[in-house]
Amino acid sequence: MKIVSADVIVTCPGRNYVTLKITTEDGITGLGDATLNGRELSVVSYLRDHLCPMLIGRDASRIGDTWQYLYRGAYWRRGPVTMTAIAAVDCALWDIAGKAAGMPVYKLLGGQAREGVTIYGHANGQTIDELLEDVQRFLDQGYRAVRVQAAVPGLESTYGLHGSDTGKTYEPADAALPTENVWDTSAYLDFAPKLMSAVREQFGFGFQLLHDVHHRLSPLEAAQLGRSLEPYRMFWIEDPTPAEDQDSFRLIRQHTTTPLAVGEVFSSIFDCQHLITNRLIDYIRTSVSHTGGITHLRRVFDLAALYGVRTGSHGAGDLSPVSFASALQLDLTVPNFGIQEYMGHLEPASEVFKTNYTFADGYMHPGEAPGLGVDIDEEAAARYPYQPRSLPVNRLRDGTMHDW
Ligand code: CS2
Ligand code: MG
Repeated sequence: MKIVSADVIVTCPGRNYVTLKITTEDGITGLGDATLNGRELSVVSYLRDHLCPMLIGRDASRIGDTWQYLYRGAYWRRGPVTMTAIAAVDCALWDIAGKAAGMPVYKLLGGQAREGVTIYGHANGQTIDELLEDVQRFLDQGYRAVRVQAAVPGLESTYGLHGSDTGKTYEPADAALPTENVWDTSAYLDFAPKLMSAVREQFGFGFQLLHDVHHRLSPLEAAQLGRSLEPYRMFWIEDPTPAEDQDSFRLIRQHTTTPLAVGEVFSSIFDCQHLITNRLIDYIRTSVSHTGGITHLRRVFDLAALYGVRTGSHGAGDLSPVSFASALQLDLTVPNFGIQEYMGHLEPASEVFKTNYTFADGYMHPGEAPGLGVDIDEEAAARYPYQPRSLPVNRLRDGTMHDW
């Protein structure tokens, strides 16, 4: 099963996606997502200029060895660009392995450990009333878990509401230069418990409630938030504080029983190791396409299982359907599965990516198609050329740069 070509497809059906397509001598193709939101072309170059030429002639079935070859072979270790590129190769090789065996990838990973993958959707609103309507929309569809974000009164824009970061709307005006937002921690800390209280008051406790803090608080502020949300029994608060200083999570933990989820900006098991082995988090949220692919994420999940940490993979709309399908294949098999994020994709993405995953009753299933179960229509992809885009940045009221 020699690899004869490795091509990179860049397309923007609503938002930018980078896809690696590997082809073997017998004509089997495999896909891997190589999208790194706002920094897409760096991974395109890493693949086209460095990894693709190394893949030609290699045996596509040697997935683990290829991973080690690319990881150790670079000499330079880890980092989001490297690990996203390696992830794309890895997922594409799993796709090929599945197709060669005539099986969905989850069967090669040991088979399904549950009937379906519990997913959470993103409800949001400019006001609490608008948010409540959105939550209702998810509950009506059968969702068992909903993430809620609403505009913080007094702030002009709040994370998770509109713009290209939500995946829900398409704003052609988004340019290469980042939008600048203003952040006010005390307005947020005041508002968050009111928001959760309104949600529980209206809908009760019959579904899981999640919230993303998006790295904006100090550890002590995060502890205050966690404590103030305890009456609303959150499934988790996500990224309450930036995770470079990992020991700071100990402080949050000492003050609150609200569960913590972290990891969407991590790129390797080494970024997760301290938080997991010290039991400083409850859910590990690394994504399959930014953390070295199925091969590496499986190791992260196994490490997490030893310490009672469950999985909660990142599934934002800036990860392509290929990434989402890869996540579902793995989610279905791991013993310590927690939940899977599902933001969905903008409408034009369905012209480019043909998927097999299904949703029923709050659960998703990757389907029975051999491999990952996603195809790409390259003609459709060509109709949506790359558009330079950036993630927003945040400043405090006095202009100081803050975490977005
Ligand atoms: C987010 C993402 O889904 C999430 O939890 O934090 O929307 C994140 O902002 C984007 O993936 C960044 O590219
Ligand atoms: Mg997040």
